[in-house]
Amino acid sequence: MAKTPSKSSQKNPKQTQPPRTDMPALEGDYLTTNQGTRISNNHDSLKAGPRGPSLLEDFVLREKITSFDHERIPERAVHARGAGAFGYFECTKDMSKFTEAGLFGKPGKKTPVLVRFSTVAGSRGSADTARDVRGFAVKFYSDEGNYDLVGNNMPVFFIQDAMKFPDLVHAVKPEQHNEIPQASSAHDTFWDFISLMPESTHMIFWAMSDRAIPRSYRMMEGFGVHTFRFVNQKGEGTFVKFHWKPKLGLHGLVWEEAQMISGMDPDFHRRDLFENIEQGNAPEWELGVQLIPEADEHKYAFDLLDPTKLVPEELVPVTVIGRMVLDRNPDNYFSEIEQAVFHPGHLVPGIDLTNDPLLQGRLFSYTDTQITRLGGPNFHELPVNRPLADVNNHQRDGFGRHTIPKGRVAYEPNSIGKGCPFHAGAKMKSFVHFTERVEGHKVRARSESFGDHFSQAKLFYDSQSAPEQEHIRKAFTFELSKVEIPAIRQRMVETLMLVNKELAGAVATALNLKVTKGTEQPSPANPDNSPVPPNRATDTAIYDDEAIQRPKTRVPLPKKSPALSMVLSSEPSAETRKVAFIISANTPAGEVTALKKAIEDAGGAVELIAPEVGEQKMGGAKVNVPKALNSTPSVVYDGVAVFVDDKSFANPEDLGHALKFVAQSFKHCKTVAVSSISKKLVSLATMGLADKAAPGLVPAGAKPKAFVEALSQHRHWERAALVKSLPA
Ligand code: HDE
Repeated sequence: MAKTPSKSSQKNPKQTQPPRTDMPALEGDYLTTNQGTRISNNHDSLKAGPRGPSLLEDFVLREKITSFDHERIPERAVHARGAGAFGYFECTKDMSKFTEAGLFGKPGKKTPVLVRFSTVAGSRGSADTARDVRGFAVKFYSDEGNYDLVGNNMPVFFIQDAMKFPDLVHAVKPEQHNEIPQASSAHDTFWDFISLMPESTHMIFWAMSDRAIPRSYRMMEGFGVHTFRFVNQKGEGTFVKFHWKPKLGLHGLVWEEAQMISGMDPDFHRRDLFENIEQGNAPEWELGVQLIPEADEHKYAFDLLDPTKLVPEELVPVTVIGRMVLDRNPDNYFSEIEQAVFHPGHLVPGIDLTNDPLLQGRLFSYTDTQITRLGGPNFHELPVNRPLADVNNHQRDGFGRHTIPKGRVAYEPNSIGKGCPFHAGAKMKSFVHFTERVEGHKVRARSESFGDHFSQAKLFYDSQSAPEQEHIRKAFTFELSKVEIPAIRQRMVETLMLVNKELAGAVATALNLKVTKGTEQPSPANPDNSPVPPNRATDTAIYDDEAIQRPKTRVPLPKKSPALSMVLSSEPSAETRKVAFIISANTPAGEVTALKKAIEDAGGAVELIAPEVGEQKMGGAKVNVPKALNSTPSVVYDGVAVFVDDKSFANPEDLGHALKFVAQSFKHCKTVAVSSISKKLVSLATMGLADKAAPGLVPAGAKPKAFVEALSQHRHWERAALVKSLPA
């Protein structure tokens, strides 16, 4: 029988998990209509005779089809494609000196969370592995109300002011005349905009780096991006920057691999998150903060309010204050992920805003967009959005209202309701805004302190390891070679000149362009006589407010910041890495068993792949094979062990699949193990390149430990130079 819905949908002080559903699950014995009337036949519509016309009076059919017709809701204007999971945040450091927020107050205190990861540009059905920024939105269901940290996997943003957001999004979305390309920034309008917006230079370097093609959501950092404020019980403020650091380290895909996955497993990241949580590999992040005293607001060479700048960890170290574990998949993606609402203005006492002009604009946008997306102002009543804390106010009615307020009173002050609910005074843990003194001229302008657009881009590029720099160069070349208008390509190369001349030169050569000098305010080059757009730098009104007392000497940027590099800041680990074992009837079973054990002991996982799925013989053993060679690409694995030879396959097509699998794995710098029978096949697949020793190539007879060590390196980028000529 169906469960009875809980009586009160608002107040549930004993609840410690976010509400999962307000409706009984489909556990009843009989199908019913939405009115609870039992349905006798769910296969046939009501007709005048078995071959006659359908009747309009068929309320069962009409109700079912009406419901279906309205199943889709508008997708998010940005971040439409995403995946989410539930879990908890555990405070590990008492931060009450800086913030009165209860969730950061006591080591051991656990707060339930929902996280939604997303891409930005693509629509809801687009592929997970597009080159893009990833959203990293966390909802803390805290005792003091819901707190949302709606961040990204990159610590800076493309623009400095909310005014430019619709332009940025229109530029990156599919072009309006033909709605092409889907989920890709490699097209003219995006680069036209970027090349005319020098403030985007820092972020575009992040977007061209491997951060934009993560191996897994579980292997990316998250950032609050803006500078926020902690406020303690005395009302004292401290600037704060938020960082999520993944336990599994930071890892990216190879660009070619990412493109292939887009076709072969467009749900790659969602699947990876879902499967790992199901298998008990709950992903985990540390939450770190950079704290900056109010008195140091103007101490640095950049402005803390400028969202195109980060605070290097060399200047302000990251202090870890908690950990987050995601251990529960949603029961229903639509109800719990699609309908989830995140908002940078969902704040709790102790966490406050700053005057970052991008953040300020966001505060308006996130409520406004939900009204269209979720059909009215009552989205906070949907189970996934409902706070665990009590909700008491006089807001009433509107589309989709669930709460049934009782009594006569819907106003304050009142005497009929005995004055309830009352204002919560400052001592009652109510939200009191940080009393920041603000004065200034009313100007539509930007602060002069937002003016340096290149130093941090240079810091980012200079801090990368050599393979990461090469990936950035290749990404610029790839994206710009898809741009059709030469003037746009030229302008972008000029911008690159302002960051790194060698990089600009290499990209220019690859695009058959000439490099010009690169000046602080470049005017657009115009090699093909296209109309010259207005000078990009003079469009923004700069206003130097002399009332702001900035110290004459300010702390400069470090020359390098290793924390900005994924390679330099990650420890080797084989945990949760997925390895393909290609097997057949003549596979040496003993070798398989030994390697499988070593991988699993290190926390990795093995999947058997053979020409056919199902139970079959492998050497002397009987095994169950979950994946078939013809439908399983190499790109969804971290490494491969080849337990077949060129005579293993009855069907030559399977030999072709195996050769392709090995060639791609080798080309994408993955760990490849050769077994006692596969030397010839691996040699054929790699055009002889694997005949000699190569990084990450584990020869026949090597100890299983050698494979595990190689696998924990993630990729063997040193191999890239060797495999250039291999076809994909
Ligand atoms: Fe968002 N953003 N954004 N954004 N954003 C949305 O809100 C917006 C910005 C971010 O998983 C929308 O509910 C404006 C920065 C994430 O549901 C929308 C501006 C950062 C998500 C919106 C920004 C973000 C969104 C679309 C500039 C990183 C997905 C649907 C002023 C700090 C949250 C929605 C989820 C979603 C507006 C800039 C992160 C339209 C106007 C900077 C992670 O309201």
